[in-house]
Amino acid sequence: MTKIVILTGAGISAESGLGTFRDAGGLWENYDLSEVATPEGFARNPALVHDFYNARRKNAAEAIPNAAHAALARLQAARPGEVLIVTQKIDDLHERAGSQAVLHMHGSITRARCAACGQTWDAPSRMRAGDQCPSCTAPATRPDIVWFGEFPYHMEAIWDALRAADLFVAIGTSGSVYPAAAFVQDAARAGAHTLELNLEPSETVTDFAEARHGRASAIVPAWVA
Ligand code: BV8
Repeated sequence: MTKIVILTGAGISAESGLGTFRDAGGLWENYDLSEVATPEGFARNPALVHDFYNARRKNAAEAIPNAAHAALARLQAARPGEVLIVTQKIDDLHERAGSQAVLHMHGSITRARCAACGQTWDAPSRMRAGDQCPSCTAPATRPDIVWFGEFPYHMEAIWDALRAADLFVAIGTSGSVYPAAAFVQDAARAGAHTLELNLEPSETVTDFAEARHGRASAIVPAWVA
């Protein structure tokens, strides 16, 4: 029975060398979100979108989980079945640190999806516009990523877990993307204690009962200990 729901964002992988979105020098400073993270952008220029995610897939594969990922894996091991990680991240650093119960609400960089038949499979290191779906052979493959305007994965399971949680912790997220940014309110309404662990106050810091600020690799192990 889930007792603790942990939401992670780009900040948890920052110290593994993977860029965040809205910090100085972040991804959205160098790319127009509407061109690389929307279905309309993909329809207009699939090659640009594949280049964007091919580069991030390479970076994610070369990245190493940091002390924050390891601390959360230790917490899950110490409390089997009680700790659910809901991540906005598309890298697999939580899994590579040993976490099992991880829901990727915005999809996974390691997976590909067919826009025609919906089949998903392990993505090759480089995807190209026009690649054929291994199942229906349509030239309609895309990264298995939830873009803006698309419905996030696992929403029913996430809302169920938030309703049952005693504790909701948000780690390394600016609280600027919905519906993830509203999870703190969903959890508080259900009576959970809420805690923000972030480098700096997020856009939703006032929704939390408690907040600790600092680098994830320091504050997450300290909180888990
Ligand atoms: C949807 C793709 C319908 C993967 C991403 C109200 C309700 C519902 C929807 C909306 C709404 N208002 C607007 C919307 C629409 C939209 C939205 O939220 N727009 C925003 C811009 C306003 N949402 C959607 O379209 C979503 N779908 O709404 O469906 C629906 C409606 C109701 C209920 C259910 C469904 C789909 C959103 C998904 C979009 N896909 N990415 C990828 O390319 O990676 S979003 C993208 O932003 C990433 O997933 C990223 O993780 C996410 C959030 O960003 P953060 O993770 O927070 O990263 P950011 O850089 O912003 O912040 C980093 C933080 O880390 C900072 O605070 C920093 O201080 C901290 N930090 C940095 N270093 C460290 C650190 N912390 C600790 N230690 C460090 N070292």
